[in-house]
Amino acid sequence: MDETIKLLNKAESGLSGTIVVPGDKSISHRAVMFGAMANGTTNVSGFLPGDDCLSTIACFRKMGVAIEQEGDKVTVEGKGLDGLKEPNGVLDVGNSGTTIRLLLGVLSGRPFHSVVVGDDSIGKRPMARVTAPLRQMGAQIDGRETGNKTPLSIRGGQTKAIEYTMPVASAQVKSALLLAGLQAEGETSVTEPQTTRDHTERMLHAFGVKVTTAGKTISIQGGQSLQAADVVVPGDISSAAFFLVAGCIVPGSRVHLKNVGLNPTRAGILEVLKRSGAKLSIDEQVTTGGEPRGDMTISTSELSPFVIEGEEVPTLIDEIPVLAVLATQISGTTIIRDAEELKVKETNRIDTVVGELAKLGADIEATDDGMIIRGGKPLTGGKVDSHGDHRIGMALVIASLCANGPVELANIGAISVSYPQFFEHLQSLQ
Ligand code: SPQ
Repeated sequence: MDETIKLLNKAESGLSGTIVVPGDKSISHRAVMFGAMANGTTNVSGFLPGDDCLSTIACFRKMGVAIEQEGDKVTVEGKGLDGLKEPNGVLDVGNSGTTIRLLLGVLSGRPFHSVVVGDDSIGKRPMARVTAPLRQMGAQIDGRETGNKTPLSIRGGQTKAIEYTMPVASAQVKSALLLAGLQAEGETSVTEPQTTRDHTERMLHAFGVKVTTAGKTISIQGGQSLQAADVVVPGDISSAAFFLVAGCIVPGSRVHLKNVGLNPTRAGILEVLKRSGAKLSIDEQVTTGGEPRGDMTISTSELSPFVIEGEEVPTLIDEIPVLAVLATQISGTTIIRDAEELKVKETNRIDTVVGELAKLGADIEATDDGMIIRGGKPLTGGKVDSHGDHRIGMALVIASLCANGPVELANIGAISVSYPQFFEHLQSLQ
């Protein structure tokens, strides 16, 4: 699968049609985890059956939780936190950073031993950002580089609350600490340097748990229990992003996207598109389980270059690869800064974005904390590689739609991590 090469060609005409955006990955993970920790039956609809979320299901099944999954429907039979049992084998998170970091938070409060592993990419990603504060709370954690890299072993239970100021803006770290705090004695408070996605806070509330947010500090009282809830997962704005960009840059396009999650902590790409001058309309909004969603239409647009920096970065961190593709098609200089977190994703996304787009003739330069793109020149054909990173793979497919020559993309298998129907959906617009 990973050796597969896909030959891609320039879009011959405008993209047109409607896509029902698949379920949000971040929310799908949390729906399964919280359902497994809750008392009662949690029904999830709109679940994303991508490889990452299936890894989360597999880990909780190993802890004795009955979970049925068919397409986008999942039923989780929760028996409360005490219903989680010591796993009889290793917990394999595959490629999923969200699974491992949130799982470590859950396991910190459980009085048993687990070993957590992942794929090669997970083996390179830093875990000390969660294991260090979880140890301060009382969890016994060890692993390569004294607990920074997988495989990790963890023995939890008997945790105490913590007041923690996070050195990096990371929703995964915040969530891990809140999930450990939920099981600890006392009140745990986490302060983030910048606001990150708040799906954990919103969903805990829907499961009957009180979480308070005051500015950038989020607090949770230990000892609360979760009550099962039905979760309707909105479409993933990070998946919609590929078609928002494609709709802007392929001449003669008009694309309608249905069911897109509009949580403001995730919607930075919409702000960037609007201030760049995109013809974007957001049609309808409803909120379920605290998460807003809506439909949108994007048409080919004359755009101005943009700057992304500071507080906006966490609201669009996963969209930067495809926003870089967008910038290659805009005359002028686009600057992305304050985005060093890109270096610790599935790949070093500063290096992979810059390296791969340069192979297609883009004028793009890496900086310490982002990139500079001098756009407006046509891309060329060439051989590129996803490096096993789903977002890089899909961004390169979108780049190929405006390349003056065939693009060969290696390692397309990674795309199923977050968007198994990506090629099918793209084809439906062509
Ligand atoms: O789960 P994983 O592998 O970390 O996935 C990514 C992605 O591109 O899908 C990042 F590589 O998304 C993260 C995101 O970058 C998902 C996430 C979450 O669900 O809480 C939070 C972000 O990471 P972080 O480190 O900022 O918390």
